[in-house]
Amino acid sequence: TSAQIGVTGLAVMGRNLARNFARNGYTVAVHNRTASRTHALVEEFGNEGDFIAAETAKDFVAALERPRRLVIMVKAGDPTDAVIEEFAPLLEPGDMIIDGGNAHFADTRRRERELREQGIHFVGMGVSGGEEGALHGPSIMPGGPKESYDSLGPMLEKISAKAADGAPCVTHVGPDGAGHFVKMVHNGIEYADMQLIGEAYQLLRDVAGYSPAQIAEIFRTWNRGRLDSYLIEITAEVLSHVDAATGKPFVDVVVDQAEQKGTGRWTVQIALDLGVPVSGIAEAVFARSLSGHAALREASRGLAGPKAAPLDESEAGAFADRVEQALYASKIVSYTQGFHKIAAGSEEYGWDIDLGAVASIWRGGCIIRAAFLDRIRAAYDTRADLPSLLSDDTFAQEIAAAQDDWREVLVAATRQGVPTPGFAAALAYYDALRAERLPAALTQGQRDFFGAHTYRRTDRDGSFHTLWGGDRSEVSA
Ligand code: NBP
Repeated sequence: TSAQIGVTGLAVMGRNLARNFARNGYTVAVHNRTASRTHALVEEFGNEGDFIAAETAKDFVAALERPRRLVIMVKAGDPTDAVIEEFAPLLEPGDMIIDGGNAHFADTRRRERELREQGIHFVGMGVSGGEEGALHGPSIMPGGPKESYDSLGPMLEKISAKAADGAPCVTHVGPDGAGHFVKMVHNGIEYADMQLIGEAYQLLRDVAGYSPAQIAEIFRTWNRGRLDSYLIEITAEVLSHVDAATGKPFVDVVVDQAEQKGTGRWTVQIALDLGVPVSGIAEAVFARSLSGHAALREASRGLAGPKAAPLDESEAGAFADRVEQALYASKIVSYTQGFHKIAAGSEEYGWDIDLGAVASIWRGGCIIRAAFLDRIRAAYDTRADLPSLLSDDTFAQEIAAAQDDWREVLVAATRQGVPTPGFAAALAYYDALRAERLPAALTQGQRDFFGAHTYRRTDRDGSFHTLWGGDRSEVSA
């Protein structure tokens, strides 16, 4: 017998993905640099389906039916290149290498180009959902040549998560690096979502005076409404957890320095290159960096803060409702920015990404899965060329209804000195987009003054320069 698919790289992700394929009836060839992992997998889970354990690269390739489908699930970066270099010479034109790691999309573009010369189809495939998702159904974002999706797609559709309406959470995102690009933005949005939830928590705690257990209950209530999402659900779980050793809320015994692996940072770096304002994601990445500067924070602890008192108990409930509005409005903005980023990447690289389809495959399996994504998909269904999610009537009306509370929450945060960079950046973005006039006109004047950078006028075509050092008359540039 031969295997319909092979997985090399059997750490948590690869192992669970291989089991997922096997549980869905596929014969799966498995391979790992260190063979003990391969044998451990077959020993422990061999009863779940048909596995072919391969010790060598040659045996692994020989076990695959043609065209071969070879999934790589190793550490992103150099290890991925090393594995490609090992396997590519053993493959034939028409075979597929599928990289399910968290590769940078620029690496994926390079690898796709190099392997194309050899006739090998390289599929950069974003996978979200962590190890549980890999086993029970992740959200899958494959890029690469469309024709490889014809053969690979049905298998991915089987192992992927299913949305509430039964639709598989996988689609051919676009050519070359499109899948990994979209996975990167997914992670950026995940950072922003987590930051916004963190700010909501801090406000409920410091301004409204609720305990972690009470806040967990508030999040459970929110999770039954429009904020229904995996991240809100697990937030309630984390907040209600009590540390066994001390009896204190778990959240109070964890060091408050957040870590990151890099996809959030990439999202911001690439957004700077593309000129797309993803301020919410940037604030989330910076908030994690700031939290890690222990010495700087220690040195700053004595700085003056406001003297405002917490809310009266009778006002706390109403305040919590306002925080829900602020969180929801900020979330709309952060998805608006994320989808703008995908649209800009699609434009820059000619990917022709269907934004509604992206929203659709994020409805299940992935970390940002949420009822909310159904509404984003609906917005793009109604109008595929929507300039921004904020231009959708439903979202615009919801923000209109939320904005007074959103502003009030930021007033309270400012008055009490609770840092809310995510809420504030979202509101600033919203207000800047709505503004009739921006101070960018003044910026242009300054640039023209010190650097003769010229400016355009509102009333005439062309570029102009004012002779600032002379008689201040205007000349055509
Ligand atoms: P790791 O990212 O920890 O990678 C470990 C695997 O890489 C092992 O199989 C290891 O083989 C192999 N490997 C390394 Br390291 N260097 C190698 C080399 N030079 N040649 C061959 N194999 C090499 O595993 P993971 O956490 O399962 O993640 C796998 C991929 O999936 C990563 O790219 C990750 O970013 C991505 N991802 C992870 C998650 C998650 O929640 N963990 C979610 C989504 C995507 P060995 O056993 O011989 O050391």
